[in-house]
Amino acid sequence: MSPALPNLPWEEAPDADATVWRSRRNPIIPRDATPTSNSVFNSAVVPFDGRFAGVFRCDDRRREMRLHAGFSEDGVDWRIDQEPISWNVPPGVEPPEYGYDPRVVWLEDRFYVTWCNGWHGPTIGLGHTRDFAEFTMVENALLPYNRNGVLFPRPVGGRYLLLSRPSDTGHTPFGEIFLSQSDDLVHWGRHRWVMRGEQPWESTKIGAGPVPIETDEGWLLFHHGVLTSCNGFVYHWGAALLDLDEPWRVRSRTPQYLMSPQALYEQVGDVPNVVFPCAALTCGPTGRIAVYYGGADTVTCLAFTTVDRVAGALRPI
Ligand code: BMA
Repeated sequence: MSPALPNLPWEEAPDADATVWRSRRNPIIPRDATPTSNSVFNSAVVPFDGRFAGVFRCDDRRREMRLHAGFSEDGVDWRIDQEPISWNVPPGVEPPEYGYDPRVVWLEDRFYVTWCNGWHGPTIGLGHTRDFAEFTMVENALLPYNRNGVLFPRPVGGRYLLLSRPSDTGHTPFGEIFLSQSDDLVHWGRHRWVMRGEQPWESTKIGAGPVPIETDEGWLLFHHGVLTSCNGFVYHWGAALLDLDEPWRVRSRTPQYLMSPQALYEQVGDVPNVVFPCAALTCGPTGRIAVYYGGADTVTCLAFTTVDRVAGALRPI
């Protein structure tokens, strides 16, 4: 069970049947949240020092994809650093050409960041911070081309685990979730296949979303699922429950999406029809979950659910 988080952002469900519901304050971060940002979306937040901190995808007005740190008292109103993160890069590692779609996790003694890193094409960059001021890159965890790298919040079976989705250099009309294991967060192997899209809403590709949430029943993984319509990709999100000890074994999934792009700020923006979750805050004792997701590749949004309500939507596979 995750720890208590009394200041978790929260709004009550609109009705007893709702599985996931949007914040009435959406979008919580506008596209121009920094003086140079074109858009702020697909971003990752964590509890930090009694408040909240995060790593934000801010595409600038040259349309360069950059990661910025940000801070919040309540998880809803955010102050995002004007300057992008400047990584300390170890000797021999080429500095990031660009960065996007970050995830952040507290793992043992510090926060780790994984992101889609520009290194001869997209791959999974891995780095860490303790204070969201100084950021140190470790290595590129995997070879290009790969996206949606997501670390587990603790070692499982004595090894660190990383989900990812092998891809291509473009907009990737395919994609399944794999898991890699490591003894040191540098060398990754013992790769396992996790899952592919099964339902129409996830038929083109799927990718891991927020850091998996540990529950008594298994690891709760929210993931995006994409279908190809006559007008292009449509991004939804759903969930799966992964085995606690062997998380490449999928126990159950949501046959129906949990969210599809239905609000205007999800349907209209730089890329229409995208809901893309990258972070989830939880309060263990209450089972409440706050999911942070990008809307239409333009703004950052917040939605709510509970472990029980998601469990009610999962079906064994
Ligand atoms: C993916 C990534 C995401 C984006 C999505 C929809 O390939 O670039 O950042 O949200 O496409 O455009």
